[in-house]
Amino acid sequence: MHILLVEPNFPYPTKSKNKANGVHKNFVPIGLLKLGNYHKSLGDKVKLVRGKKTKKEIDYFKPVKILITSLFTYWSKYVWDTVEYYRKLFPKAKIIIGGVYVTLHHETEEFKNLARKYKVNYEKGVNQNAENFLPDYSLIEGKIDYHVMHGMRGCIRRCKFCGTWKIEPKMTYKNADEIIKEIIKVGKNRVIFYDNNFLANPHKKEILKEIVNLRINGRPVSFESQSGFDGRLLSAEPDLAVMLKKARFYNIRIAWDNDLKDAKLIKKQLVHLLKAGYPSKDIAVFMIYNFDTPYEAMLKKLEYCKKWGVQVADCRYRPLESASDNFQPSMWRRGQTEKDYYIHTKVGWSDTKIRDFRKRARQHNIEIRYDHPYNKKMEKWSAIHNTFKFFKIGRPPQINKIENSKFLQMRVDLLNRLKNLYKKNNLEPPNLKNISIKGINEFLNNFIKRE
Ligand code: B12
Ligand code: SF4
Repeated sequence: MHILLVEPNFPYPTKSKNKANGVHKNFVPIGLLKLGNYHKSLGDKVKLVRGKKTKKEIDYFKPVKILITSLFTYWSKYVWDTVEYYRKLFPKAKIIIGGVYVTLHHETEEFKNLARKYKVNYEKGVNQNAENFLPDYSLIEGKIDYHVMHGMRGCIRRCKFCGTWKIEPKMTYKNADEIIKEIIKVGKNRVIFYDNNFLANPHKKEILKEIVNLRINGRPVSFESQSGFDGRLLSAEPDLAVMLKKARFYNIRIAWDNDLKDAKLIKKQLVHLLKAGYPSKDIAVFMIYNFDTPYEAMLKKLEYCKKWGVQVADCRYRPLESASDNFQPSMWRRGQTEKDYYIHTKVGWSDTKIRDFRKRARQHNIEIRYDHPYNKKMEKWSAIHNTFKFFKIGRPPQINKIENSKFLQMRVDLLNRLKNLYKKNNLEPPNLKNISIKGINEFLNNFIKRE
């Protein structure tokens, strides 16, 4: 059977301005990659695409089944656009949708109506067949140098704003042996856990001990937990912090979702991490805002984080029921209203306060990263640094040097234009690392000529 796997053209963030410790990255349609592997094992022919592709673009592949994934509920429009498109392109194919949005919204009237309209089937939650398979990274164009995996599913907590325990109602855990076998089989030196609560795994200590000495291709493996760590569990067993450090977990994040009363607890959790050897500036604290803690108290939370020297991963609350979110960061002058996106007015949040908090969190992170009071030039340099990182060409010269050189300004401008073009078209960025200055100039000039 021919099966087409489709990831809608989700608007993955193009700016990294708002990120702390690289939170907004590492997007791979992991569910589809596992489903693809499962179907291949059944002898099916499988193809993965992103967004709406013409018949020619998919080499006249004739799918009998089309599997479309979904992610954040407020990105539902991208799912239905994709469904509509493929329904027209392949009127006879069986279309199935699944993933986070589908699981959280399948009972709403809007969902049911659209599913009827486009004649699609849906499947909620985790797909047990796919779970027995590893993601097939060969389905993706370009190199994915990390492995996304789950060490556990579900969560022991029931936070009011969170959907994980609805998406993964059953708690399941992998033990050290299963985890080691999986990593060795995939053979990558970077592993990202998508676990909701890594430390809630009863096998955690055994896992952390075992992965310390793990070598892939003769090199150690580094780890990250995308959703951070449960600080309360860390405080209950402080030796875990040392174990995480030894096991090469980086981009460490804990959450401070409740109000100011928890400041002491959070500090204690941070101290465990500092004692384990994590520099404070490399630690980030997730903070939900536009939620039950009012703006004024959120500012105080920021002040605490400044005192502690840690970054903030600011998370704007969007209700799980939201099927859309049109918040535009660029609309700070004109502002937006509750018609555009969810504003938690109940405790006094407003568009102005939301934008102000975001801005302060961003400036806070720049200060922490560069260990210097914030000024506009640092932000400018930080943005240029991100562009340089995009092309893998290291650190840019100092901002004063750039500002005094027409040549450097022109180069930054060209690189920015090129970066936007690559991002807009979802193209894999070119690696300019080993190209000489002359080579980079040629590359940029050719690009401009083509433009
Ligand atoms: C990893 C993660 C992230 C990562 C990356 C996500 C990614 N995929 O690239 C990052 C860090 C970027 C992230 C960011 C945010 N996240 Co997040 N994230 C998650 C997490 C932990 C996993 C999501 C995921 O990718 N799962 C991988 C899935 C798709 O793979 P899988 O589970 O193996 O797939 C199985 C099934 O889903 C199914 N399946 C999947 N597709 C299909 C298709 C078909 C046809 C079928 C049959 C089956 C099927 O089968 C698969 C195999 O078993 C979830 C929580 C959760 N447990 O789901 C929250 C979650 C999705 N995030 C959430 C939120 C709120 C956010 C933020 C908004 C936080 C914030 N305020 O800043 C940001 C949003 C950033 C943005 N750009 O808008 C919410 C979403 C709420 C909502 N309204 O949708 C969740 C649910 C957590 C929560 N707190 O409730 N997130
Ligand atoms: S601890 Fe995290 S994953 Fe678990 S319910 Fe709370 S917010 Fe969700």
